[in-house]
Amino acid sequence: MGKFISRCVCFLAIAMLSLVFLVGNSADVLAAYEGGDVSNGGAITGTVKFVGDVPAAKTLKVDKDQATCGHDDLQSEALILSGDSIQNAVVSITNISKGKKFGAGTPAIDQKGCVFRPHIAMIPQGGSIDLLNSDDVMHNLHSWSMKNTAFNEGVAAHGNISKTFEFPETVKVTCDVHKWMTSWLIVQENPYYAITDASGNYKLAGVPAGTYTVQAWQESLGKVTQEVTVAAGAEAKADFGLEKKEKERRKRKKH
Ligand SMILES: [Cu+2]
Repeated sequence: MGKFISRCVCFLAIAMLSLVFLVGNSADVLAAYEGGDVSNGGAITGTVKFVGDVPAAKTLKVDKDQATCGHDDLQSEALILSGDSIQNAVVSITNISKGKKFGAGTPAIDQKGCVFRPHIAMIPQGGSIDLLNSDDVMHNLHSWSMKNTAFNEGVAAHGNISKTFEFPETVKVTCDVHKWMTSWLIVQENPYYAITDASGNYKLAGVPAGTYTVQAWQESLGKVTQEVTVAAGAEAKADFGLEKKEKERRKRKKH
């Protein structure tokens, strides 16, 4: 009897703990980003620049399916610089729970001429992306995700697949058939996200007044953050500098 009671107590304790866990998780879900109308929103603008000695552009050898992919080397998109301005850096607010709505439409990345276009795409958390193949050759989509379910699938010539992403994450996608092909999917929990242009400029618009953590991330250089305060209807300025990671610098010194 004593054993039975202790088993019951044990079972009850586990059940209660599970309940606490579930309620805790649903509280997280409730605290998810809330999109709506923003009246008198402000903006955050600025530039992302490279700090240090500007490295030479790297090229990628195209050595397969050249009838479709071309014979010329491609410029690597791992770091696109114009002077010290960084193109394709992703600037985002990391701690906003309420603000404007996500844009409509499903994002897409195409594999065209054996290059992913665009190089970077944003997916709202819980949303899908269309992954297309406009080429006459087979490509493959290999996602290097940790939080979202990873995939590694062939996409037939002129075929397409769709994938859904449940968790905020920055996901590298490569093609195992053509090793020079790389793209990035940014799964965002909020729509405050911009990709820098060729001059390193970005703009986050429709931001409710408040103080936020703003992050600049670049695939080869990593990320930096800063606190930015936005006043209603006003434009706040935030410039970022990114430098080569310590590991990269050490590696360069060795050679
Ligand atoms: Cu490919």
